[in-house]
This record gives sequence, structure tokens and C-alpha cells, in this order.
Amino acid sequence: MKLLSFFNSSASYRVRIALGLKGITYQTEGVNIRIGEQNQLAYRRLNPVGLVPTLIGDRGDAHGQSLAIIDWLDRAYPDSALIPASGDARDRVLEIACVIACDIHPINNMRVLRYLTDELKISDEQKNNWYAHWVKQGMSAVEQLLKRNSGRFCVGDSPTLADCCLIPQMANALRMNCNLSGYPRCLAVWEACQGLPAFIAAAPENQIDKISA
Ligand SMILES: N[C@@H](CCC(=O)N[C@@H](CS)C(=O)NCC(=O)O)C(=O)O
Repeated sequence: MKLLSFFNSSASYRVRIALGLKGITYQTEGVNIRIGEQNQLAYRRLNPVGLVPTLIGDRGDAHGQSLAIIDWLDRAYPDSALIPASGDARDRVLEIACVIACDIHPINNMRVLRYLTDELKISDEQKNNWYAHWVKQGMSAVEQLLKRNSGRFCVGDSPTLADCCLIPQMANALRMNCNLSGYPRCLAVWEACQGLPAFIAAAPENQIDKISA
């Protein structure tokens, strides 16, 4: 398997965590989104939306969209299930994952931030305010959702898709200097995840395609 990804892309980070939790070995090929490699024709043939990550399966099959990739992995490699098959746990995992992947992340994505600065000519300060505003809205919602949970992770006592989404979102927010001290439940989940090898190995600072600044 090969993961086409960028070291500090949070959507790529989600998939790296999932692969690690399932113990799947894979190769990494860096796609430098800062210089537009995600828009090159060869990449767009694999992933027409022009976003990372893309996972290439053992048969050469290309998979896009991190949540869909993790769902595919969960069905192809059922050990260490990340999306509960049924019941309340399934609903809660998907709800938290969707708040992060559908409500917070897309409006703070690089192409959106670049459009705001390059086309709409907002200042860096305004851009940072935009970013922090949507992080605050989304993280407050996740913090509320975690009140339903009594386990160590987002839902229960083992990591799920929800944790695969939350940790990269928090890492991004910290990189953008957002203050997360108002989200103690999220921070407790962060601590629990930092103790697991799959989360450590998936972190941006541990990627071979890492580039400075
Ligand atoms: N919904 C997509 C989002 C993927 C995404 O937004 N990837 C970002 C990096 S985290 C990207 O490729 N950005 C490039 C750009 O904004 O042009 C997924 O979950 O895979």
C-alpha cells in the first residue's frame, strides 16, 4: 500500500493514525501541497478533487477522502475496528468525526485560507482570526459531545475514527497558536492518544516527507 500525503496535512494524519492502529505497513510518497503538487495532472487522475491524502491499495486501486479511506480500511482489515458496526457508539463516533471533518476542517483548509488572502485580500491577522473563530466554534461543540463519554478516548476506552479526526485537528489548532485550554475533555483524549505508538508514528514531526517552515 502507498499513501500519497503531506506531512502536516490533518486529513493525511487521520489516515496515518488509522493505518498504524491496524498495524498495516505502507509506503509514503510526499505530495507537497504548498507548491501545488496536488493539482498536477498525474495526481488528479488518482484523486480528482486535488486534495491529499490518496491511498493506493495493493491492487493499484486509488482511494480518496480520509473518512471514506478509513471506512474502506475498516472493512478490508476488520481487526481493531475504528467505526463501531452498530448502536450508540457508532452514532457518536460518526457525529464527532463529522463535526471535525465536515464543519471545522474544510473552511480552514489551505485553499480556503489562500483564497481569503490572495483573492479577497484579507490581512494575515484577519485570516488568523477567521481560523481561530471556526476552531473555537467546532472545538466547543466537540467538547460538549465528549461529555456523553466516560472512557479515555472520544467514545469508550479504545481509539476510533473520532480520535483519528480529533488529534490532527488539535495539532493543527496548536500549530496555528489557538488556545485549547478551554477544552479539558479534548485535552484528556489528546493525552491518552499521545501514549499510543500509532498516534506518535503518525504525527507530522515524525514523517519522512517533513519539510521545514
Ligand atoms: N475531505 C478531504 C479533505 C482533504 C484536504 O482538505 N486535504 C488538504 C490537506 S489537510 C489539502 O490537500 N489541501 C490542499 C489545498 O488546500 O489545496 C479528506 O478528508 O480527505
